[in-house]
Amino acid sequence: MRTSPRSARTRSAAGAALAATALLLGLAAAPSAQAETGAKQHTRTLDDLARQSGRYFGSAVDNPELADTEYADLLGREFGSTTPGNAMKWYATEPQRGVFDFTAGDEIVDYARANGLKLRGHTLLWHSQLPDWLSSGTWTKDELRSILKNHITHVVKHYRGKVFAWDVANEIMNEDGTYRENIFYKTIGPGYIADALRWARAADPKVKLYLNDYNVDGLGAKSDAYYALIKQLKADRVPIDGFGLQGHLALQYGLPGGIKENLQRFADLGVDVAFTELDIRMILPADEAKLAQQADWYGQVTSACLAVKRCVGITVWGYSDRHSWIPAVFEGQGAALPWDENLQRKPAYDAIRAALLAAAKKD
Ligand code: 9MR
Repeated sequence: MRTSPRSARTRSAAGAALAATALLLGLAAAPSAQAETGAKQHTRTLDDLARQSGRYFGSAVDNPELADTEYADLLGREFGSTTPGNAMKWYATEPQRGVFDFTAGDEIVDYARANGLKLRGHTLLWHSQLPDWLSSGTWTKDELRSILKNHITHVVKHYRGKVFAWDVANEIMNEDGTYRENIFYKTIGPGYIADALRWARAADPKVKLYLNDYNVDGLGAKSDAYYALIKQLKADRVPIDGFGLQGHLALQYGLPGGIKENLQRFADLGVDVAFTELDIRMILPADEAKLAQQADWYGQVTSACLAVKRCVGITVWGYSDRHSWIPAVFEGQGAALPWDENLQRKPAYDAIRAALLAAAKKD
């Protein structure tokens, strides 16, 4: 049976109390395995610290990773939220037209429940990882609207009360701020975005509805386009609750400028903001200087979120270099996460913790 984070926390609090008693009695506390390896044991997790300011600290998880119990257990202890890496995407949830399969998604729901984690739903609509029947079909506007409505309605209803937020539409803009010409745009026109949001709201009146993308972390043409879109959606009274900044950063491209200002301008439109898929990759091999720069960036991104009231949380896209999408996609790059392949904390972990502590005030 998996230990719930609550009981793990209670146990570590009890352990700390015992250690304090031992000290009072002048007894030497037995060194823990962590102490022997020199790593400092913290009683409060990243999520504990984030919760001090009403936020969450999360990590994505993909179904095959659940079999890595060491990895899954640490995720369950350290984090307060999770996002399925793939399990709730269209190819997984509606592999044949009108035939829904929630097996993989439900597995993540069960894991989240067993570990006391909140769950972000990802994603109802994307140009990638669509089932073949959908992407290779030819559809009229009415047919595709009805397919999209049926998909959103079924998936959102199934996960009602189980996810607190949905990435309703993922990666719908190009770098220059024009609409991405995905199948929905080409067949339905830009109105598919408002449609999707309205159908999601109808299926679950309480879940937070997000738009989500990469390369929108700082100020620029792409984030400007989302700013204009969300402003318009608000003016049209289309339900929109949040903007997700994926945060897939790379040391070699520099830290995007104006992250805090960008978060704040969306917050000022009346939506929540969150980092939803944060990772900071580098050209391998990693060395001390790169890891220090990475740590600095993780700290800066965390602080930027903490400086904006409506920045509700941060999710890393996996927390350890043991399981990461990057090496398979960007050859020769990686080491993007705050824990290494052996699940040891990297300087990035310390920087995130320091930023959270500065906001939470005390440990
Ligand atoms: O982490 C996901 C990986 O396992 C998949 O192979 C990949 C397919 O494109 O998608 C990854 O997650 C993506 C996310 O859904 C949307 N933003 C970019 C993420 C990294 O590619």
